Amino acid sequence: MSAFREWIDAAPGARLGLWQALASNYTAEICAGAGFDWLLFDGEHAPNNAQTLLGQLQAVAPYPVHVIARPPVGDAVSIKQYLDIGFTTLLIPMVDSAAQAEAIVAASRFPPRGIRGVASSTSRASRFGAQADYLATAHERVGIIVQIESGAALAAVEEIAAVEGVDGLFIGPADLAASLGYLGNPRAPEVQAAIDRAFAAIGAAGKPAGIFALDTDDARARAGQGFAFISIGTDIGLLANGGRALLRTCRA
Ligand code: 3PY
Ligand code: MG
Repeated sequence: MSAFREWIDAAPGARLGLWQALASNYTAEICAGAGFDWLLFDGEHAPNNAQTLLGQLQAVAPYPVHVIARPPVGDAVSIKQYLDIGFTTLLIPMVDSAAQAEAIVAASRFPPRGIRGVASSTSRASRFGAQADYLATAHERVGIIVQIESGAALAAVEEIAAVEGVDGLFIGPADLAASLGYLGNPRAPEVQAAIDRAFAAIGAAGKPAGIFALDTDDARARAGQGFAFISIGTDIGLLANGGRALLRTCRA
């Protein structure tokens, strides 16, 4: 079973996570120590590359936190690099069809199960060759979560959720809103209805659903609705909001 599914299935209730967009080892370590259930390291919109992600991954390694990384795109090259440096659970943005989801799963498995390029003794994932069974067993631990964040994905969500090797589905409200014609307004009733429809389809497929909450009230509501993993904020938000609040307090 994937490490992701094992972590989700270990207990009922929502896992609360924090988005990492500062691209910093130091702040990642602070956030890991704060006790979040999971951290998302963002390679899609944050200024990250394999080198910066590696440092953050090493910084949080001592902490009991589930680590998820988002490559900029779900292509075979990005997926292989992210897995090689030691990420086990990947969140793939912009997945619009079952065929795309199948290709993503294939990119995360070595032949004959898929097409992932082979590095063993030179990859951190195999502990530089010390894990002798890595090539034979890596597929068992890898977790693939795909993002549902467009009108096309919404139309195909049942088929995407049914793809073997897709371990979870995560709704991206910002892109979903934009795709449906409500750029910057994920609270629009039409977007909220789309989220509910996707959530129902994911649940019907027996897969865990995740979402990026819009604020703490939304996070609580999504937890009550049955979302299994919820992003409740970002490292940038904590710093920016904390800084503004501190200034407000001291200037009052
Ligand atoms: C989105 O909202 O579009 C995301 O990708 C993450 O929340
Ligand atoms: Mg998005």
